[in-house]
Amino acid sequence: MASVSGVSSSLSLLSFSSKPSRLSTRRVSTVVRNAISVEKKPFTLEKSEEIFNAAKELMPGGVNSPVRAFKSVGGQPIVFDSVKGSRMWDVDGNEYIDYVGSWGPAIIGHADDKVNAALIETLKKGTSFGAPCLLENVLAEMVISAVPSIEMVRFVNSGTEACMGALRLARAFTGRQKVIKFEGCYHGHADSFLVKAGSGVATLGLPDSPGVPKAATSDTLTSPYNDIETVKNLFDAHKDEIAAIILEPVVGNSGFITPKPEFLTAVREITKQNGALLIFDEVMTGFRLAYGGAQEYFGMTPDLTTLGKIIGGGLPVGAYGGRREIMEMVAPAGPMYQAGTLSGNPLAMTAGIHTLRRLMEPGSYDYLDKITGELIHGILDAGKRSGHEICGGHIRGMFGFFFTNGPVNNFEDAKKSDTSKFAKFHRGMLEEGVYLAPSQYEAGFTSLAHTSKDIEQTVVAAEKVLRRI
Ligand code: HOZ
Repeated sequence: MASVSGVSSSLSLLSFSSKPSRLSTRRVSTVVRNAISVEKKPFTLEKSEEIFNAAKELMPGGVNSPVRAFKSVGGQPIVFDSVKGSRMWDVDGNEYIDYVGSWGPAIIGHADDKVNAALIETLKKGTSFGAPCLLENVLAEMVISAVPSIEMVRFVNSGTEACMGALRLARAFTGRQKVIKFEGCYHGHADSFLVKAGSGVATLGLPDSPGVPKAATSDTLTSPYNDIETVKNLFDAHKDEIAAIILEPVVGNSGFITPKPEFLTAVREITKQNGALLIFDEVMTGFRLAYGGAQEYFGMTPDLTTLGKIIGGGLPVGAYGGRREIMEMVAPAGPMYQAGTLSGNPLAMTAGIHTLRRLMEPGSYDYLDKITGELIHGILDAGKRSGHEICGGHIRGMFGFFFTNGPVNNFEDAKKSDTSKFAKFHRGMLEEGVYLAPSQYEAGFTSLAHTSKDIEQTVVAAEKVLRRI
């Protein structure tokens, strides 16, 4: 019953969200903002509320991925209608400067004209072949020439699938079972990784998930991030049993946490000494910290790398890749099985190719670094001026901050952040037209479409909100 009423009310709501006046409203608002100062329309979320209430009857928690339900920041989740460049518009007509970027993929800005045009051309030829296509070769060559550790790549449909494949491959290649992951790092929702995980698991403060068989996690060992002593102890205690260490080379799923320089060097050495593989989960950092990802940025080459988000340019994609001798174990070249009907589909490949082409243009990463630096320094300075304990940082187009004096080197440190203050800040920023990730435990992302004006406007808004909370 509930679903029937939910569906019909959603259908009736569709008619207003697709009415033609949306475009003209947007055009007018840009012109007006540039030309004269107008009274801001009052911030209301009535339509978001109506749609989200219907959604709760249709989908668990009203969403298809937990963090976006705003549970940890409270208030009404926003239901969006359209995106372009650095901006998003919700169904109530509110406009936001966006620092989520679809959780990372929108690095050249939302709905880029060239990407869209290329997608339309590809679309005319069909959306899925379930068979090889030339576009797969093109994106594979781009990824292989960009990412130092990747000599061969397998495309999948999400970061979760990429990490799942990489772990199976590491186990197949080494003939060992155990894996070390770090507390607060998130490698998707495959059973083996749902141990002390970040992202939505941390955001919702869930214990390790019910439904995951003990057997699936009994070989998952954990250590605090940036803590090489614990890693050494794990290798001592499990000699010749550890297949791999997997880590986010810059953590984005417990907020933004950078590795101590000696930490990455040490994990590289210890894996080599013990015949284990090093897997960099670059689902967030890949093509974001540098064109070659965190491994290029830090000059550190893992054995396997997982990718997602940016390489799909906003369409569902993931990938794992690494040294040829390892990758040749993947079926059908080798015996390790992994497959996918939609893997390498032409639309996703097209969006990825054109997104990477834009990123290759000279100056892209300097620009990301500049605007993201201005943003984070602006927020931190405003926070300090307003008397808050606050710390944070950025690398290129990825940033984060915590309401604590820090330092934040691991998930335990991140948990010292005042999350109720974060929630108030988040709400205040929404009212000022700035969309931040609705969780203290997620990194922020900028794009090539963000302008200095966007940053200025955001910092002014932050100062206003930080003074008030
Ligand atoms: N796990 C994603 C961020 N780390 C959130 C995905 C979403 O809610 O869309």
